[in-house]
Amino acid sequence: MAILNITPDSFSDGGTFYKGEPRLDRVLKYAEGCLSAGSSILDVGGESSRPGASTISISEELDRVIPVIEALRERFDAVISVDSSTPEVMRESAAAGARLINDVRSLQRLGAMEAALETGLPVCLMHMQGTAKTMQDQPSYKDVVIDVHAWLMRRVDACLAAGFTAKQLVLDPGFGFGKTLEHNVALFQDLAQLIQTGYPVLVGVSRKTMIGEITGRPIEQRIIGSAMAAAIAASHGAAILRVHDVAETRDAMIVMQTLMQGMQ
Ligand code: 9MG
Repeated sequence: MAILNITPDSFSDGGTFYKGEPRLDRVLKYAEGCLSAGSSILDVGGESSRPGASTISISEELDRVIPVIEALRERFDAVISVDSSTPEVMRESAAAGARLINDVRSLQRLGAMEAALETGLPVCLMHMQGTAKTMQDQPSYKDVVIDVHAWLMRRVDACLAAGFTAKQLVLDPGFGFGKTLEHNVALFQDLAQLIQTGYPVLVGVSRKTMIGEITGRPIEQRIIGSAMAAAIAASHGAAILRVHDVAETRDAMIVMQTLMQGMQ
């Protein structure tokens, strides 16, 4: 899953694809590169979820993502995912051609559950402690692995009760969303157990603070660390890797796969 942030303020690529309006020429060129490097999903988001980010209006979010989804749909035969927690954006994105909803708030915004259900699309349910503004203030858990796992299962139960089928659900422990490095590492080591629930698991660690904390590198130097982490997640059985650097991640994955499993 390639990340396409149509925002002025995302932590890594803010402003690249948006400057007062979506920069469609850049988006299409970048998406083409991601797809030819091996990505099969394009994740389009209009609202930054970095720690401390503020929310934007519904109309602003729509103005950012809908023209991009339409342009991608017209040009490429890829799965387009919309990274949104907003009911109106989910509905309009589905109508514009999105085929997956990636909600970092796990359908907890007012009306989100109903809107996502109406679209009939699969949904990624991500764990976050607190809100995007406050989540890194003082994250705390009794036992991060047990707490996050139980929280995700409660969201699964809520979705199933609302009318989703199990086949529509993807789970994500939400690396960096209300977690310290220790929390993130413990959750990463528990990935295989989360995968054993039978739900596909999405992992997003690309260029995040946890990679910076492990390597001591600033954002622009976290590509190798991120690709390595993604490859390890894939080796544990993660179904979807949300990444900025598709070609590098693909290389890390196929080298790890070939050397660990031998020539197939
Ligand atoms: C939007 N977004 C930013 N980080 C993410 C992550 O780790 N997972 C998912 N599902 N979405 C994310």
